Amino acid sequence: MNKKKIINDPVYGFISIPSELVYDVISHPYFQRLRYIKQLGMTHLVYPGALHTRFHHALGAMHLMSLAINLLKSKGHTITEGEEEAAILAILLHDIGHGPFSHALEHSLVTGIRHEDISAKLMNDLNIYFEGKLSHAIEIFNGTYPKKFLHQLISGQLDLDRMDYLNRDSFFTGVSEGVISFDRIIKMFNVYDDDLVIEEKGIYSIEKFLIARRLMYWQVYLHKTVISGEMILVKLLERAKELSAAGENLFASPSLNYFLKNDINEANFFAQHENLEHFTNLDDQDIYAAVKVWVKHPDKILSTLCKMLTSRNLYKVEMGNEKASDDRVNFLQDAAVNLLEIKPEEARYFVFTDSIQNRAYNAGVGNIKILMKNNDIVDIAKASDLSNLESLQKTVEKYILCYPRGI
Ligand code: DTP
Repeated sequence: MNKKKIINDPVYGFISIPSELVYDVISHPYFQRLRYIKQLGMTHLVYPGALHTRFHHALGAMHLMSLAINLLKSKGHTITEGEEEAAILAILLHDIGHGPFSHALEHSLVTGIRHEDISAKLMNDLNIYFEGKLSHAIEIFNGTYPKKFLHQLISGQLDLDRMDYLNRDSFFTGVSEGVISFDRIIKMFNVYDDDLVIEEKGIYSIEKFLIARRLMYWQVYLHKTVISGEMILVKLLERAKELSAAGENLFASPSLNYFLKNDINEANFFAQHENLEHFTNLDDQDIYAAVKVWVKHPDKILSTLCKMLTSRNLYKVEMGNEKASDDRVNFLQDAAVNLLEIKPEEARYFVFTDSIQNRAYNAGVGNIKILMKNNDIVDIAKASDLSNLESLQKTVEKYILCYPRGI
């Protein structure tokens, strides 16, 4: 069977699968699961086109890795065929540890574990399955492989992961502020002292990239209605877990039921293989099928939250620079008790505060290095004459207050 296939990607056109091993990894059920995990959680409630998945993104990032490696080779850097395949596998698998609805439920089903740590564990498991053929890919992913620029292409302030998701998320949402010149940026890549650097001519494309990412965070990923949809999902799972812990047998797929019934957290997740087995069975469909059934559940909190989601009657969200006062939260909780005819202690499912943060550029970790014409290496924040690039390093925090419509 010919495994060197091409796949038609709506963003880049034809993407080549470069080797049989890459084909076999893509075919593995762990990877195929990504077809059913939306890249942007509940964002489609605001931008209806945003139904693309982690599967699309992983293939797109793989394609950019091929372009970047060919470019670096054309500039005289030695990258062996084995290293090229390993780097491609590493980026292909970088998000394999995402669970249902990606970031939206990252801390709900399993508390306290980052998807990157689950990716690392699943890559190790796959390495056993593929008889050690992923060892170099794992070293590149973990940053322990000697050519550290290969790791920087996967994880840094200007990595191919970010380049693909900005391109792809702006394509599928239709938000043009996220469009970046990915091909120009890749052409400006170089390696200096084993570090990934950008040639000075590329400064303007990098400025655009950093600003595009900032705009996508505030306009799409942290849009208040997206947050509203995601918070309903979080709260209804919290309620489902509470009911399950109290002995209620909720409709759920076996693997979802496992996470509802057991308290799986950072202390015990990796201790039992069963946890990972159930995790790799889950995707968006398990959650949404349950939500559709729970709409009719006799528990009023659970059914109300599920109805709010399925009928898109989302929380009203106020977002601002100041935290809501206790008085205002208490007032809204009392109003929710009257509106929904619930008990005062149940109001926390419907009225609550939270905060969100974003930092557009972090000059500390995996910073963007510009190779100046005189061979100096300068951080982008210093190399750019745009004074607001310095301010992109500030963490912006916003406070949110959620409550039901109709109050
Ligand atoms: P970054 O590189 O921005 O720090 P990451 O967590 O390293 O992000 P991921 O690919 O896991 O990389 O996440 C980025 C993708 O997820 C991108 O498509 C935007 C989306 N995203 C990030 N945060 C949220 C959120 N809170 N809600 C919905 N989508 C999100």
